[in-house]
Amino acid sequence: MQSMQELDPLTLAIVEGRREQAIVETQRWLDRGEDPRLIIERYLGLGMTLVGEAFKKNEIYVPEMLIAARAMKGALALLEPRLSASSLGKPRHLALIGTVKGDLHDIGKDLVAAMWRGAGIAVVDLGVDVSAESFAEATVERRPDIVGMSALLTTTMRSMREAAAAVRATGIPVRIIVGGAPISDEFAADIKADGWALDAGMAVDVARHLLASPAR
Ligand code: B1M
Repeated sequence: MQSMQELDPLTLAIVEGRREQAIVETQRWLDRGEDPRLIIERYLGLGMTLVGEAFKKNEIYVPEMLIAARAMKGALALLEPRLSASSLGKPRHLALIGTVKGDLHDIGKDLVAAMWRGAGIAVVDLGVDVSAESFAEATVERRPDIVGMSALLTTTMRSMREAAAAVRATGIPVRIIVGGAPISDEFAADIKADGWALDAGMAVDVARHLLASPAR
């Protein structure tokens, strides 16, 4: 793992799974006037990325990882209301977001949802293990501008393909944005998504870019 001395205390608190400390350090950044979006992008995102890498290398195991996720979510809960307050007026756009069927990973999805809210987009979170039918039904019911799909497993990329097809089959013009570790630009194009993002920051740029022109 990256040298611990170099990490911001907030990132370190997340990596070490210290929830109370993560909340204190988040408050400290807010008191210093830091933009909540930057706090998420720089410190929360980095913390969970480092945890993910350590897990991959078998340096930590599932319990440590879940404790880190809890610390990250504690910090995010403090930031979310401020994100909505910092965007201008009432949101003009609506996004649905969910992790696809068979997939229970929600940390990346939650970060994307938080960043979209911060960018002034209202977000309805459909949760995890969302079937293609549920994505389609929610699209018909809510008429969103964006449907966001997250997948973290190579085995659930197939669910993403099915979900994208089901949303398109509703005939409702909507921008589909996809992401998650195994998802690439090429895969996104292949399943006829409109956009792909590598991380939560890029998900905001992609959403803004797509919202500037009509949905297909
Ligand atoms: Co799982 N898991 N996991 N896991 N897990 C991975 C994904 C894995 C790569 C670990 C490994 O190295 N082997 C591996 C997948 C291998 C593969 O398919 N290629 C894996 C596996 C195998 C599994 C299980 C099958 C393990 C088992 O039970 N044998 C199991 C599956 C459960 C299921 O889903 N059905 C499982 C379970 C779990 C936990 C429950 C323990 C936990 C999830 C907890 C939770 O989410 N609440 C977990 C975790 C935490 C991970 C790792 C370690 C970290 C994922 C994470 O949260 N990263 C992960 C290894 C890794 O990625 N290094 C791993 C931090 C997060 C900020 O990044 O989610 O990538 P990420 O999101 C980013 C971007 O991807 C992007 O922006 C986010 C923010 O920057 N992004 C989007 C994500 N969604 C987006 C959507 C967008 C745009 C961008 O638009 C809508």
